[in-house]
Amino acid sequence: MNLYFSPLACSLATRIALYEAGAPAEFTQVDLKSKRVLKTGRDFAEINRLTLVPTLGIDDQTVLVENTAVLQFVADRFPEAKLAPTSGLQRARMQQWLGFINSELHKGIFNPLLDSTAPEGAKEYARTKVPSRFALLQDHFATHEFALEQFSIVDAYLTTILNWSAFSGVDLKQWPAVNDYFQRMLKRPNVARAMNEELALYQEEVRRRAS
Ligand SMILES: N[C@@H](CCC(=O)N[C@@H](CS)C(=O)NCC(=O)O)C(=O)O
Repeated sequence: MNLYFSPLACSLATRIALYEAGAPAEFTQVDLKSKRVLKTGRDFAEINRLTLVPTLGIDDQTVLVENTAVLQFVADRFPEAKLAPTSGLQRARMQQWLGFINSELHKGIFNPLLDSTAPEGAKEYARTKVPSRFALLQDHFATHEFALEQFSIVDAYLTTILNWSAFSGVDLKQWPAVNDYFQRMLKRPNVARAMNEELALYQEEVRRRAS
């Protein structure tokens, strides 16, 4: 498997899942500004026409896109890692969480707040959604260690998205249980490893763009 990623972008969730699964994988960095594969200069649109990460190359002919699908594929490919419930209400609950994170948090709030081309009106609208969405998280994590019963791809995705708070003026300390959850996840060895590796690549990218 080959994960096309951009440092600290949502593709970090898949890297965390792959590390948790102990899965053999390659990681190919994409420059989302030029829309090219960093090392080779290949046009990323040839691989994913929407030029979005995560993009998972499964083999030479097969590519899978969309966070919610990619994460479930990784979990199902490595079942011994128990990164996703396999059936029934627990599986549906996991999909409920993935949908919530993808639409209500990732696209609904953080995308407009982080996108420098988003108009102020779009950012203002996104900010109106913050209290209710984070109150839901606060209520859940006041009584739960993880999103589900144990660490899962949901936590990989949620931790990745919460990591953007610092860059978008959302102060996590307003929701102490969410902040505690985030800090707890950051201490998890595979999360820390993935975060640290991508932070270094992100800093490199910032330096490269500035020069
Ligand atoms: N619907 C896609 C969205 C993925 C997405 O927004 N990825 C961002 C990084 S977090 C991206 O690649 N942005 C580049 C761009 O918008 O051109 C999914 O959930 O996988």
